[in-house]
Amino acid sequence: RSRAVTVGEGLAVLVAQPGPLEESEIFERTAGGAEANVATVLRQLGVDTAWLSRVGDDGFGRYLLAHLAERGVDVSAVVTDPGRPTAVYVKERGSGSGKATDLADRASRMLYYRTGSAASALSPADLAAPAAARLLAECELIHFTGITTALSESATALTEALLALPRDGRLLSFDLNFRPALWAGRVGLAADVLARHVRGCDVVFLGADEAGAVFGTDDADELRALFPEPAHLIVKNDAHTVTGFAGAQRVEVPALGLEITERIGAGDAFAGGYLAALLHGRPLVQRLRFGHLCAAAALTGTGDGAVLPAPAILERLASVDENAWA
Ligand code: KDG
Repeated sequence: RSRAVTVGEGLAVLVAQPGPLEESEIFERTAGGAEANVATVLRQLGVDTAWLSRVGDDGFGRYLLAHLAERGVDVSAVVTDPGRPTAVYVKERGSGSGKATDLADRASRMLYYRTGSAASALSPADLAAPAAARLLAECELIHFTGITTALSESATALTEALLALPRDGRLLSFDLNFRPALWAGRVGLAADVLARHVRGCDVVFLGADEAGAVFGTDDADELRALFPEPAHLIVKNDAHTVTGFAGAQRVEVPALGLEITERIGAGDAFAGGYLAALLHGRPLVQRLRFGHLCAAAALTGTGDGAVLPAPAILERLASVDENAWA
C-alpha cells in the first residue's frame, strides 16, 4: 500500500556541458519531472510512494520507469502509450562559477521537447483506471503541481478531478510550479486555474517569484491573506527563507548557506522533505528543515533529483539546536 501518490509527467533530462548549448558535445541523461522527483525523495525518506503518469513506448519511457522502480517507487499504474513520445528536456547550463557574485551566469535554462507527449494526454480517465483508482483510494497523500495542470486541456481536467475527489482524510498537496512556456496560448487562464488549485488543496508550496508572476504579490503574509484555505501554506522567497503557515502557526526558516551547483529540482526536493516529515508527524519547524535539507541535496548536484543522506542523519540535522540553523 502506498502512503503517497504523485501525479504528473516524467521527462528524460539531457544535461548539457556548462556554457552555450551549441558547444555542448556531451549530454548526461538523467530523469526529471516535478512529481517524479518528489516521488523519489519521499521514497528515500521511507514513504511508500506510487507515481501515476503516461510514458511513450520508447527508450526514454522505459528509462524513466526503470529509474523510478530502482528507487522503490511503485510504477505499476503508469500507462505506456505507443502513439506518443516520452517528454524530453534539455538543460542548458550557464558557465558561472557558483560563487554568489557569479550566480546569475550559472542559472540553467530548460528547453522542452514535450508538445504532444504521452503525459500531455493525461485525463480524468487515468484516475478512474482500476490500478490508479485503487492507489488513490488507499493513499494518505496525493501530490501534483501546476506543471500537470498546464500540460493540456485534458490534463487540466485531470487536476480539476483531483480537487473534486472525496478527501476522506487524505491530504491533497500542490506545488504551484508556474511554467509560463506551458501555458502558451492559455496564459490568460493560468491565474484563475492555479488560484482554484491553491484554494482546493491542503498543502501548498509557492515559490515567491512564481507567485508574484501569477498572483501579483511575492510577500508571504500577503499570499497567506489571499489564500487562507490551505491548512499548510509554504512560501519560498528569493533570499531562500521559507515561511510556513500551518493553522495559527507562522514559522520562518532560512536555507542552509551552500555553494549551489544547479537549482532545478530543489523545489521538488523541498516539497518531498516537507511532505515526508508531515507524514511522519513532525512539527512545522522540523518539516521546513527537512525541506531545506532535501533541497540542499538537489542544489549540490547537476541532475533534478536529490540523492539524500540516510534518513537517520537527516533526522539528527533537522532536530539540532535552533542556533545551529540561524
Ligand atoms: O522542478 C523541476 C522540474 O521543473 C523539472 O524536473 C522538469 O517537470 C519539469 C518541468 O516541467 O519543468
